[in-house]
Amino acid sequence: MTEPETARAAALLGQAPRVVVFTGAGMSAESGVPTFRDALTGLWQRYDPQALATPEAFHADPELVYGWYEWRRQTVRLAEPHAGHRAVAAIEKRVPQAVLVTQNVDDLHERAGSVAPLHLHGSLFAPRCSRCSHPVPVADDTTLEPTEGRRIPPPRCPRCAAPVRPGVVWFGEALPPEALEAAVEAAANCDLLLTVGTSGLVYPAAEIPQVAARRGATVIQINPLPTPLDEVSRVNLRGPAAQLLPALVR
Ligand code: BV8
Repeated sequence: MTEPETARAAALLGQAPRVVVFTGAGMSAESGVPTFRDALTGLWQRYDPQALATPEAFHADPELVYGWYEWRRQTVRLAEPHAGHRAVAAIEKRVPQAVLVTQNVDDLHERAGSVAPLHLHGSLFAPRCSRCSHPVPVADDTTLEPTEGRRIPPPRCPRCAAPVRPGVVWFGEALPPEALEAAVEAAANCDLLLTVGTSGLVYPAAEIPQVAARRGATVIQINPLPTPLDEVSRVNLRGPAAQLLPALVR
């Protein structure tokens, strides 16, 4: 990745009146929040995260799955947004029409000043009843240090006593229709889509940059590694989000 490419990307971004920023787990990596592909630390090396992030896994072993999400939520609580998250918030303030679409279930974009990210895969901070979907506030237990493999019995719904589940979209579950529709609408009508830190492998979220490209928008990608989005990206910035995003908004 060279300086001229970053300058070219910054110029394209500066000329676009309608922008979508699309982020994946790599956006939070430099805040110390592991991506799925490198979440395999400690106990979790024995489990495939994609196998844990399913309704079947929660039904089979609610304590293991609920403990995993609590570990991830505590990890996020102890993390801080980085300069890349703040740069995304700056883009949203500067661009006439900007929409942030994220696959991430953390709250780092919000804590960096982004006002209304579209969370396609839900949030670690919105647990709900597994039966009646009644929202259940997260316990404010910042004292719990993230430890590997804590088994935690899910709390019970105050309304129907069924187990509480994490507020995320599991594999095999439908994405929240209103968020997905708004994201597709924004991608179909943008001049530029900036995709950051996603492998572009998980559907239907991975369709979002493809929709923008098909409609003729300029796609800029930030990722240290190649992804399927390389072929639709007009500029590929090979590097980390916390370093490259601030360079786009100087
Ligand atoms: C559904 C919440 C149907 C949970 C997540 C079509 C084709 C093929 C498969 C499917 C398809 N349609 C559906 C499927 C099945 C499945 C799917 O896509 N499987 C994949 C694996 C093939 N999709 C689903 O099941 C979806 N549901 O379609 O339901 C339906 C319809 C109607 C009614 C009923 C059912 C639901 C998918 C959502 C799953 N939930 N998250 C949780 O977090 O626990 S997805 C989860 O994994 C993350 O949100 C993320 O999006 C995804 C991948 O995780 P990571 O690899 O960590 O992240 P990412 O992919 O973003 O990659 C990290 C990137 O960062 C890398 O490229 C790396 O190079 C880069 N990076 C690293 N460091 C940095 C960096 N970049 C910048 N800076 C750095 N410093």
